[in-house]
Amino acid sequence: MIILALDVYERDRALKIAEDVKDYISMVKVNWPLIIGSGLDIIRELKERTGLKIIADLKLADIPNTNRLIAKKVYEVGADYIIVHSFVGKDSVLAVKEIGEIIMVVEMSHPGALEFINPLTDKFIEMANEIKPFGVIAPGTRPERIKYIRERLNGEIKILTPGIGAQGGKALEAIKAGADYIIVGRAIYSSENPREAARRIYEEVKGWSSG
Ligand code: FNU
Repeated sequence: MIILALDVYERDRALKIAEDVKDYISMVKVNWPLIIGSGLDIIRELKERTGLKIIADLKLADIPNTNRLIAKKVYEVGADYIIVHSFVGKDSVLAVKEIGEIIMVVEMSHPGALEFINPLTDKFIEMANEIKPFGVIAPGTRPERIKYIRERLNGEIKILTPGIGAQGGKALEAIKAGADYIIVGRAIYSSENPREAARRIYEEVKGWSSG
C-alpha cells in the first residue's frame, strides 16, 4: 500500500534506501532525478535487489510515436508501470498502453495543478474508464478530490496518491478517502532513519488499505 518515491541521484544511496525499507513498501517509483543521476539500468537493479514492482514516473507527454519509442526502452529494462500524462490525448496514452501497463495522471498534488490540469479531471476520468489503465494519480494533498475521483472511476482501476508527508498530505486521510496506494518520497528518504520512517507510515495505514 506504500510506494516509495526514490528521488535521489546516487545509485548506491538509492539501492541502500530501497533495501532498508523494502519490508514496508509494495513498490518503488523511479523518477527523472534517479534516472538522470544513475542511468536507466537502475530500474533493473532495484527490481533485482528488492523483488518489488517498479513504477517509472516519466509523465510521458509526447506524440504517440515518441511516447512509444521511450516506453519501449523503459519496459525493456524492467519497469512494470509507466506514468503518462492524459492531457496529450488518447492516442498518445494508448501508444504506451499497447506496450505495457500504465498509470494515468488525472489530477496532480501541487498548487499549480489547479491552473490547468485539475479542471480537466472529469474528462481524464472518462478517458481512464475507457482505456482501463492499472491506475490513476490523484492528489494526496486533497482527500476530498480522492473521494470525488473514486466515486467516478471504474472500480478495478487503482488510485495512487502522491503528496503525502513533505507536501502536506496525510497517509491515513488519503487511504480513507479511497487511495489504494500512497506514494511517499522525502518523508522516507530524507529521514534520518528511512526504515523507521517507512515502518511508522506502514503501521499507520495497516488494516485500512485495499491496495
Ligand atoms: P515527495 N508526484 C507528485 N505529485 O508529487 N508523480 C503528482 O501530482 C504526481 C507525481 C511525484 O513529495 C513527485 O514527482 F503526479 O517527496 C515525486 O516523485 O513525497 C513524488 O511523487 C512525491 O515525492
